[in-house]
Amino acid sequence: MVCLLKIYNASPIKVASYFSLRSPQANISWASNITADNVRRDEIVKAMKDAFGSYKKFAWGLDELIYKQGEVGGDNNLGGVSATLVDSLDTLYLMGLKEEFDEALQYLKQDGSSLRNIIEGKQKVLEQRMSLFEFNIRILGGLLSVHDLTGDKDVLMLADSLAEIIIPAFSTSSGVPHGTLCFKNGTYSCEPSNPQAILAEFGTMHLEWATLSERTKNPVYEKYTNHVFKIVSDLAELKETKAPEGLFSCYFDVNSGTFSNGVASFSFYSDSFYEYLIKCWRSLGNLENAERWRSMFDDAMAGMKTNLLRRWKRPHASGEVYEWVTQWPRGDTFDHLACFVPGMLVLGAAEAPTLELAEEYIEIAKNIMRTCVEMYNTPTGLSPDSVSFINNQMKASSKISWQRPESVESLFYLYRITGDEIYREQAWTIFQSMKKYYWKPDIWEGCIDVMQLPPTGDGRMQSFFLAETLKYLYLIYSDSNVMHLDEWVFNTEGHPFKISKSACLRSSCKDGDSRV
Ligand code: DMJ
Repeated sequence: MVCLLKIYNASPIKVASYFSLRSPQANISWASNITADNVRRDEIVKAMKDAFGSYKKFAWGLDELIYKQGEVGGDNNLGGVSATLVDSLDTLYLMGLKEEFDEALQYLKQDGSSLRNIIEGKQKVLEQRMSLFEFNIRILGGLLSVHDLTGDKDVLMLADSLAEIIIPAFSTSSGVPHGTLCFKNGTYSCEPSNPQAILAEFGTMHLEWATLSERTKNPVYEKYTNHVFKIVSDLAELKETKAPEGLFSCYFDVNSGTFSNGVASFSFYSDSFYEYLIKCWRSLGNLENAERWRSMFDDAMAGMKTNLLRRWKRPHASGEVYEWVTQWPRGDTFDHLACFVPGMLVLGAAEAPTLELAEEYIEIAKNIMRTCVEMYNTPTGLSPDSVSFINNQMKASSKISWQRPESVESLFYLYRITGDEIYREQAWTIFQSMKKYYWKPDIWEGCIDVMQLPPTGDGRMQSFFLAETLKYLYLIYSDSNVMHLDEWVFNTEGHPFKISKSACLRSSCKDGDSRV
């Protein structure tokens, strides 16, 4: 039924002649008439080629490319897992950069690569500890997406072996994992330290672990993350989330199995937990308790609307609404990180329980998107990492630009659902500023102060710049059938997995509906 053309190298992966998907409840469909903008798309490919080329030249096999004391080099700041290399693989593949893709994949598979060393117990580097969350979204996510795009079984085996060694992270009294990973001689060896786990960390695993279970036919992985979901879902039913209804505190005590006091937000420490409620519901076949995932998502959106959504009036705005998301119990900043919310709302709208709800989600998505785009209205044309609103004035509160993807990610989703050219234009303006101020000879680096001209570089090329920022930009200028959003789900690091749940399971189908 669904025709997947893998036109490897010659052109990027395409889902050809896809029938128009339409939710019977929400009656919202993806724009189907988007054609590629080859000129702009090729410019993004060139950016990726330059970025990966520099990584290859100066930091091959290490986590990230950095610039320090006048020299470009590499850094193992993420535990020595070749983070940029793994994070880049699917972007290279999608962009048709075959030579780079093949070389990187070959490196990963060979004896002595960082991942092989971890599996074989030869790499001591994880004694220095790394984040379970980053490992999951970047490394496991990156490997799973390569498997789904190419069918490469070796890559799946790598993911399988890595996940197997980190299972002991779930050995806490509650079964909610610790946030830290460390290994000695190929064995998990972390001493339980801080009992406080972070919602965005333990709550952003099920998409990867359920996908791994499905692909390997080994149910063990998803048992762990299903258990985590059950705990969170039960506490939500009992209204023991230490936050207003639908929302959750960002801290959880892994010993007592209860939420601890903390901030509720759609930013640091919470963000992707909410994103995975809708992504798991839309994407995973055999999702246990599927309707609960959907209802928790809708409850969270209602909680956001009641408690966190704020309006501001941009001077000289022509009647358009601008919204942003604050924190509970108090807060006055909006982080760039929360600019993923419009994209998440678009996914929520695609098959919302009612048309009214779908329209409301799209409306809020557009309103928040306007604020995110406005954040780029700075001397450099780059967004600060966070802003605050005082007397209707948006003011940068953290002026650094980390090369974050969230705004272009949401522009991608809004463009795919509305087909409104404004989103392509806005993304292009953002990319022009990135090109002007991030790209130095040999490195795309972030900048320390977006208000200062010329900006000073921050000396780091983030691996998510290649995994997400450039990937979403590329997809914005691709046609609407490339990585169709009813065929692929992007994990929170921008790694695409093949959707295994049929549209008819996600929303009720009428007799004769041809969507399965
Ligand atoms: C990325 O690693 C992921 O998008 C994550 O979910 C949040 N932060 C960064 C980029 O800002």
